[in-house]
Amino acid sequence: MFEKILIANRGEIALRIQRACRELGVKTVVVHSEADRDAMYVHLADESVCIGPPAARDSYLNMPALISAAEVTDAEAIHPGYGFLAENADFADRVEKSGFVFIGPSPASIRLMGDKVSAKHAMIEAGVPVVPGSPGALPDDPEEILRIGREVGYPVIIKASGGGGGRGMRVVYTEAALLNAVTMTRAEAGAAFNNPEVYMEKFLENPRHIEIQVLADGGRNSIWLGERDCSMQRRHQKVIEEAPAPGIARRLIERIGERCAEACRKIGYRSAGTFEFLFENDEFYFIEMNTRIQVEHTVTEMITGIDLVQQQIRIAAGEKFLLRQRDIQIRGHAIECRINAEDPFKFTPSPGRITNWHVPGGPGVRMDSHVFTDYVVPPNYDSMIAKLITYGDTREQAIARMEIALSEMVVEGIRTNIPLHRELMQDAHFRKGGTSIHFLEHKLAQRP
Ligand code: MV4
Repeated sequence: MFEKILIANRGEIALRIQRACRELGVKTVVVHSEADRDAMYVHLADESVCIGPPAARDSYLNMPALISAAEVTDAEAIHPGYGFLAENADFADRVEKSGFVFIGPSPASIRLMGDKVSAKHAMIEAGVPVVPGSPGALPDDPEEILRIGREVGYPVIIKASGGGGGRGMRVVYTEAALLNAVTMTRAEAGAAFNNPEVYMEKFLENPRHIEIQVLADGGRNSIWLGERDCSMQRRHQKVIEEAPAPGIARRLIERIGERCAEACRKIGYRSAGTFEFLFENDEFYFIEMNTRIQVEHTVTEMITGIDLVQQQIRIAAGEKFLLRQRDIQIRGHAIECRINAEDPFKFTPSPGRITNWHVPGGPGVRMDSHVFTDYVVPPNYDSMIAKLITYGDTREQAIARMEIALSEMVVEGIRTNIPLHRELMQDAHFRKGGTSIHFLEHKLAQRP
């Protein structure tokens, strides 16, 4: 096992990684910007290094500063968390070339999945079902593009190969609009991702977003750890996640889970990862793979009892990966509410001093947060300040526990989206389960 790990992130995930390190007996170095100097997790760490001013590009995205911090503290490995540099293949490369272990997959795997055309190609090869569409990137010839459009059938969606997570996409409903849409998406993709390559897919009108968690050792051993339903989202920001996905037949999940684990073996994937699918009419369609630990990993931990961050660190340290598929038992139901420092109706950020912070508790309640009374939410970063997770034997019990937990929670001094979560826990469609990716935006549009 490593002696010392550098945590190249902030907020709740920096604390989450630190807790995993403590349990493993690993010393921690936390890097922080000037804005995060007074955070509790910075003081809890064995060592801390200021890496620059508040703006992320000058601190959490500053590769030389991060590598220097690892050098001066004699850390052996770097955990990138999520966001920032977590899926930057060049960073993983520089970490390795500087003699440190990158706690994540190989730079080659990050690169393969970062390019959505190559990711999709790899999945087709590995037998994972994908959304029907263009065979690879779209050609330049307009006649060819029109022919592919007719073959795929309208509506179609044009996506940037360098995009992902909802960036660089355009839905096209008619042939008359196709060529212009391709030109526009190409131009935007060239500017935003320095890669004008685009591809076409059949546009699925009302799918759910279901994802499969995997752990793999880079060789023959790879396992899947159930699914998560992440359909409750607004503007590509997830709001609530849960596991298992309500109402999907276990045999369908098992079939796709096995495909994902097998795909990991085929591409030599190492570390934790997530296969993202759209799910419509009882069919799974691969869209993207995330090569990081995700915000919502917690709900999988609750239903499997497996510490995913600890597993990630153990695999990176080169320990023999001993978990087997038969060791993975799904039990109960877990729900995560992302608590954001934002206006619950207008969604504008609400940074500032938290004058009173009281966390809920009781059976089946987990709070992952770096916040405390008198903590100041900086305006420079993502507005998520906490993840409230509840667990129960059934989905109904997890919801009941979430309602109680939300009612106990006190946050004063800033606005949060807790009222939205309380409203959603009461919503008849949510309570039934299985709402689509458009549900929340439709619901919000109907608010008085
Ligand atoms: C799609 C789609 C419908 N059909 N692809 C958005 C984020 C990126 N990961 C892929 N996205 C979508 N791809 C096809 N062929 C609809 C979306 C989409 C979406 C997907 C997952 C979660 C939320 C979403 C919100 C809007 C659109």
